[in-house]
Amino acid sequence: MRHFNTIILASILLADSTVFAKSNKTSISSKLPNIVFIFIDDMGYGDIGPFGSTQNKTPHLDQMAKEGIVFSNFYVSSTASTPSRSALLTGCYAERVGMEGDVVFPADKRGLNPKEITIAEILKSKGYATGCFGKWHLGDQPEFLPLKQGFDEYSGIPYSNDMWPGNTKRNWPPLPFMKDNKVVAYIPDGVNQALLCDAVTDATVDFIKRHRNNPFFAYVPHAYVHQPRYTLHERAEKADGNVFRAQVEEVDGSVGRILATIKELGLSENTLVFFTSDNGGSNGTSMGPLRGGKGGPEYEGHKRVPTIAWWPGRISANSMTFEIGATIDILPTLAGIAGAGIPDDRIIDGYDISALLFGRPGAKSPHDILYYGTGGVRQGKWKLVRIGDKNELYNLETDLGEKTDLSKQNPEKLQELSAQLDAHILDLNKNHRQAAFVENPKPLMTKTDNVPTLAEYMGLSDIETKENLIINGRNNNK
Ligand SMILES: [Ca+2]
Repeated sequence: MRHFNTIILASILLADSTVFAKSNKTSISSKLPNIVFIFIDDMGYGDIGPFGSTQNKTPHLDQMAKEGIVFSNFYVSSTASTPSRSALLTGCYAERVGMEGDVVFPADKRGLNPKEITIAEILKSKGYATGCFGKWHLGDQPEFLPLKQGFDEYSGIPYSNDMWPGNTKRNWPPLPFMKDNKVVAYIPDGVNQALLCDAVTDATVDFIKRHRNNPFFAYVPHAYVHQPRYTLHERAEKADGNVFRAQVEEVDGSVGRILATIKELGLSENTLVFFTSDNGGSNGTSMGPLRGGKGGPEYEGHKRVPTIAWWPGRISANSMTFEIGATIDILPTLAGIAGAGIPDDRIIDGYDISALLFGRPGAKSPHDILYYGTGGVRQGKWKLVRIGDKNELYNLETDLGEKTDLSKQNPEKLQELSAQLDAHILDLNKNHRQAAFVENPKPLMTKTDNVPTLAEYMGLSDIETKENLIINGRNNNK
């Protein structure tokens, strides 16, 4: 087990830009573009208008898609928050960086190793202001919080919103809301849960306004639409009493506020905004035409997520790509856009997909092969799903819903993909970096005395009235 002092020292040394490859020669505008990356929790492939939802009203996302590009084949690398976030921020499969498997819990010993180089660290090396707003979930110990992973500032909850005393399955500590490294408020009830989307959006908009004159990177991992789900009564009413729908519509409103802020500040033509989800949808969500969802076998609904990118003037309006992209590509792509290069002292699994993003004619996905954790692999139209010792084979071109297993009809392709997956697993075992661990983890919060609720912190202290305005509940649509 590593001692955390060693980890901290190593992270300082590795923050030195010497470990980055030489900047690539792509011409970039004289002013580096701002970047906003919005990462929704547990939203399914079919939950928003541009991906076919007719239930949820998402006018801002519809508009974003009209002004930008839709990625119809965009994947996360893991099914749960912690591994998925690890993959996004490091450009590596979660198994590569020791963050596969279970999520981290309050006062967990494990966290994303500070020796990993995150997107925030790369962009910071180019002078970006970096902020994280929302659910972190890469370790809640002081050694692992966002300010130790390249972010200048942070507001949000350190792990999932279901790890709280309202969930009686375990004896959870109070759920804190943090500003930078400090607990500034807590979330005692559904009233306060229902303010999480607003709190994250407020912090993001404030950050964008403060950094309008220098390049900024806002990473916005919303706590919504993860269960438990709560919303304000008026918002539930607008959504016909469907709490899940109301939450999706709040997320849409959040995107609207962020884009409106960028437009009002005159930053549209110098700001790249991404919207996607951290894994397949959980209960009550829609995967549209895809099979599966969060957890379970590696069917498409598990890891293919609704993704839109927006950058007026650089990304063609109303465009779409069917080429494969993935969250592991975000680090190399943003590094390229910022002229930063990527770390050259370690394996990075993702690729620069700016050719797809900017719609270069004939652009093809660099993913000849894409792995779904250690349980699936895709090559072009062919998809292998491994369940225990059994392999299934699907043709996604003719069978997007993965209904007809073609393993018996096409044993050669099955064998080929199975061998590829075996080789990938061997490589992950051989070329594997470690998560970091601390010796004596402690909860961030044990008592709530003298700590304001999130509502009080936000200046919405009329809690009793607010409580009456709440519909408390898991989605009632299932
Ligand atoms: Ca999630």
